[in-house]
Amino acid sequence: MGKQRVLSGVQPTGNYHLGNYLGAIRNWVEGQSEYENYLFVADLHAITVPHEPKQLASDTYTLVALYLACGLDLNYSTIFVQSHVSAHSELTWLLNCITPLNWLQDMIQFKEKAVKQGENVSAGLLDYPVLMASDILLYQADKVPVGEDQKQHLELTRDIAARFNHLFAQPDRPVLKLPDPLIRKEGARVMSLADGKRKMSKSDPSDLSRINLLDPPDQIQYKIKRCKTDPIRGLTFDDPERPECNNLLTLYTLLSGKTKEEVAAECQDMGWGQFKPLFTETTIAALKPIQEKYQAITEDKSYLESVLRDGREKAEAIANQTLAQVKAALGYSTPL
Ligand code: AQP
Repeated sequence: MGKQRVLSGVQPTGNYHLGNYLGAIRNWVEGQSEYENYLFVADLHAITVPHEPKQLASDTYTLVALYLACGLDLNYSTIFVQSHVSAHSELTWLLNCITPLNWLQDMIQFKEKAVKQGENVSAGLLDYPVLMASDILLYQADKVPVGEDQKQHLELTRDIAARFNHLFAQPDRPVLKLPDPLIRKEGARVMSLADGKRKMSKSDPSDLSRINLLDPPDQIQYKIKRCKTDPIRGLTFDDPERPECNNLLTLYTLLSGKTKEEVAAECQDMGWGQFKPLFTETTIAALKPIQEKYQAITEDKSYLESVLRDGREKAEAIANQTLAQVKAALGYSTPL
């Protein structure tokens, strides 16, 4: 039996941070040899909220270079840009027409993001989960790494696939594969440096709330110096009254490669004045190899272009096949 296929992506909305790395990209890298990986830059998703056209292409290239700098290996992973494979948009339209509107209106993430945007909320934001379903179903993915916030969307993907198969496929010959979630051992949820109860996020207006993967050492030092802490001496994990403390210790654990027990013992008698320089040094050291590799990769634009050309070809070979099967099942004629 061949390897199982995994699909995942990050939106090219700039400010790639430790949450994107520890919660997503590093996990892909660690598990990559076990699976056949299709990893994309989700640039169609990026315009479901207001975006800056001048930034979109350069943010896309930055993200591809970061994927490679973080350790994605082209022997195991196909890297491509979502908008380069037109089947994503086309399947979205076809699946839109079999997805009940109320399924989309029930999505928690839509409700949360729509509230923030008021009257400017786009139909694209409502439709985001159908695009996500298309991303996954086009590649007949076996597994999709999902965090808590995306679980509901993966459920919806399964519902859409099951509905399509039920309506348009032979009972013994489903057209679309139902994907399963890929649950990692310890889902790292990285919280904001400014508020330990909010997740670290690209769209937070304050750059001091996150450590970006490409922040230079002096900026990392400044951000950690300024980050929110508490007045208590002795640092502990898992105290609900001390979310910032738990977050910073978790980050230190993940970046140092030490175990939680080791860090708990090391930091139990520390004050912030002692911990912060240690955490700063560890963060800078962990990001240094990524930043160096990133510099080398971006110096050779033709290399990045060739990665994306190959990626697109490999992705299209699978995506177009699924799209053709879907269209045939729906009764479309083939172009002459
Ligand atoms: N704080 C986080 N902790 C752990 N994982 C995180 N991810 C994002 N933030 C954290 C994971 O990164 C991947 C890419 O996410 P995305 O680009 O699709 O958008 P997102 O989840 O909405 O990420 P952001 O940074 O919070 O972006 P904005 O601010 O634009 O909404 C996903 O696997 C995600 O779980």
